[in-house]
Amino acid sequence: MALLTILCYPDPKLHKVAKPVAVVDAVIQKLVSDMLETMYEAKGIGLAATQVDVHQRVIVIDTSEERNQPLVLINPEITWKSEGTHLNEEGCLSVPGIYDGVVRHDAVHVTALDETGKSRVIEAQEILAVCIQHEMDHLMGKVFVEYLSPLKRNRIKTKMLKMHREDAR
Ligand code: GNR
Ligand code: NI
Repeated sequence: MALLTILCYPDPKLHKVAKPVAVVDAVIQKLVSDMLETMYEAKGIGLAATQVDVHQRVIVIDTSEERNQPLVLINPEITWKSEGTHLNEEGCLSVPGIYDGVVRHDAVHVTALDETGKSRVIEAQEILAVCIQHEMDHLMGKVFVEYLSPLKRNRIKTKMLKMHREDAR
């Protein structure tokens, strides 16, 4: 196991579009295990491979209170979205300290491969549905702040760049 470095907005690498995984082999399994360790250590409920600078369609999620129900989604595809939507307060490990409202579908159905390469169907609602939509955006190179107004986004960008400058000192 190894901890991976999480990219921070506005790193341009966060906008790369991930490619489908060709085979779920030992290299992908190692990535999944490192991503889970990184997500738990960072106290996140999800992590997309894009955030650790791996541009393949891999997501890990755990929305359980006990942090003992890892969910691995490889090559996820949304097969159904509810008509209903909801405004949810979101945060992101790549935009630390920033929380704001994003509109998401209330429920989604997703097909994906698990860490053994087996295909599965997930019917998600509530926080799991929000998290899946947030993570699938990452795989498309989209960060949640891009849903906010240009004014808010620019303020966040400036704040993040200032934080990173201070880190470097
Ligand atoms: O840890 C996370 N919490 C969260 C809260 C509301 C909506 C989405 C998320 S995902 C985030 C982890 C993360 O950045 N995943 O990409
Ligand atoms: Ni995120």
